[in-house]
Amino acid sequence: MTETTSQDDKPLFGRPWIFIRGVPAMKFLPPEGPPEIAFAGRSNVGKSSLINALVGHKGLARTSNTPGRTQELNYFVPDGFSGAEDDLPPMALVDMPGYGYAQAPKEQVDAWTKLVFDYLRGRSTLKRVYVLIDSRHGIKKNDEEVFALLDKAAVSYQIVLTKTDKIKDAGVPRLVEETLQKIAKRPAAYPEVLATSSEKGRGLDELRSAIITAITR
Ligand SMILES: Nc1nc2c(ncn2[C@@H]2O[C@H](COP(=O)(O)OP(=O)(O)OP(=O)(O)O)[C@@H](O)[C@H]2O)c(=O)[nH]1
Ligand SMILES: [Mg+2]
Repeated sequence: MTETTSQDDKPLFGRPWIFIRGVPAMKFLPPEGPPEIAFAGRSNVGKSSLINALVGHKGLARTSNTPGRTQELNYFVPDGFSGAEDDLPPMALVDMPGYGYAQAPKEQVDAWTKLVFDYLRGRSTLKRVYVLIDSRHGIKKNDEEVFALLDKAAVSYQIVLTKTDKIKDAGVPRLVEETLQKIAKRPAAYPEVLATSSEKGRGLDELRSAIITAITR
């Protein structure tokens, strides 16, 4: 990754990030501690790629062309937080299994979906969920189910359009506008939609700033 982070976000996102834990079921979650930022979305939407692009480390979260790559809640933290003398806020980024992948065995899909839904509605240290939407496909029924769950649980979420390099530039502002209209009445949806491309590095600074704001509020 060659894109740079803005000056303010550099201390956090300019650090090396490390994988600390993969959580296959709720009982393996770490104790609630630092603020968590989760990345949710349909299978293959680009969750793991976006985390890698944000921290500038291509191989950190495993990505794949095959849907269903991420199978646990994967926790990533900036390396080297030293505690009290460190004035940067500690935090964790949580990469999630995708929902809506119909090809995997039903029991597996059910288990992932349950894990994702249980985590999203029951984690007090979860500060913000980024719900990723593929620019080419828009909001689908299972995305709406996730919005409804987050609205009900009063968990703040923001929509991030992914893979904008795959659509015409002129279509991006229109899609942002359409998406905003679709979530206008949703109480826990942040009324701003981010347009990103992990491939081209687009929209990443905006997302980094939004994350910093979400964890320091
Ligand atoms: N063109 C383009 N391709 C992307 C972008 N982001 C991700 N991809 C591709 O989309 C595919 C899926 O990316 P992942 O990051 O593994 O998606 P995921 O949402 O983590 O998928 P699961 O873990 O299976 O739910 C990979 O082939 C990526 O290279 C992007 O911004 N642009
Ligand atoms: Mg993934």
